[in-house]
Amino acid sequence: MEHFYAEMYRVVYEGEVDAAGPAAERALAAGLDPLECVNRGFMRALEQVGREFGAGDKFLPELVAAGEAVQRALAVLQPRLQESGIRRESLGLVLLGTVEGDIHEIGKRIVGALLAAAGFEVVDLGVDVPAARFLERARELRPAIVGMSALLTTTMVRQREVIAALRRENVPARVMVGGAPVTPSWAEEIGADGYAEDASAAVDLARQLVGGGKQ
Ligand code: B12
Repeated sequence: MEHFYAEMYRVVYEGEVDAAGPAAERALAAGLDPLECVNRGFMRALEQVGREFGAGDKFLPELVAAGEAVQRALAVLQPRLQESGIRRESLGLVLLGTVEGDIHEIGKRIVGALLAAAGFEVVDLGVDVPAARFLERARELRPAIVGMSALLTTTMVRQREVIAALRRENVPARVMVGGAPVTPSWAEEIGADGYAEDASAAVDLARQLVGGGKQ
């Protein structure tokens, strides 16, 4: 098993975009769990590339290639992540998006896939989503939960804008926030109903939010 994880790590770390999908396919064919592939294989490499980029040891093209490699792997893994949930009545609609000015989407996609696997209906608005768009879609779709992702310290402030817009317009949805720079105290400060640090915690949180009770 370890050599599959090592291979997943390597293709992302080296930015071998075309090798990422086949690496995911081989791992699934060998019976590996898709979520383990994400967490133990691809994400560890992406985190390492992010650290090295932050330290100035890797550069933007390498960050882009690593991100693209994970996207290719997710294209293979996402349907399997979603299938792993037993179909049942929807637990509620979750409207997900990455806030304006921010194009990071990998974490949001994983959160969306696990929510879908857990039985939520998920509408993903994509990345760089302005507050007005969150509001428009929330009024139209009446989701139980609005989930916002932000990966940059400069864009997390947009989460506050979206919450203010939803509250101002009396949209009854609960709001959950996440993304690497987001913290529980930030979530509290901006009036979100909850924060989750990873996709599994996001599912637990979403279940609590639709069951009632503030975090
Ligand atoms: C991949 C990546 C990119 C890719 C994104 C590709 C894509 N399609 O998504 C690209 C190359 C495009 C990119 C661009 C940039 N990036 Co970048 N990027 C990363 C990197 C390496 C990984 C992010 C990631 O996907 N992580 C993996 C996922 C699984 O983790 P996650 O997103 O945190 O999500 C998990 C949780 O946070 C949570 N979660 C996420 N969303 C949500 C939502 C809800 C509702 C909930 C409940 C939970 C939740 O669950 C997820 C699953 O477990 C990070 C480093 C890092 N450590 O975060 C830098 C990083 C975020 N990037 C950074 C920077 C600076 C940039 C650029 C400004 C670089 C540049 N000079 O152009 C641009 C910004 C572009 C923009 N306007 O958005 C900095 C941010 C610094 C800061 N503090 O603001 C980081 C931290 C790198 C660093 N160390 O400097 N980046």
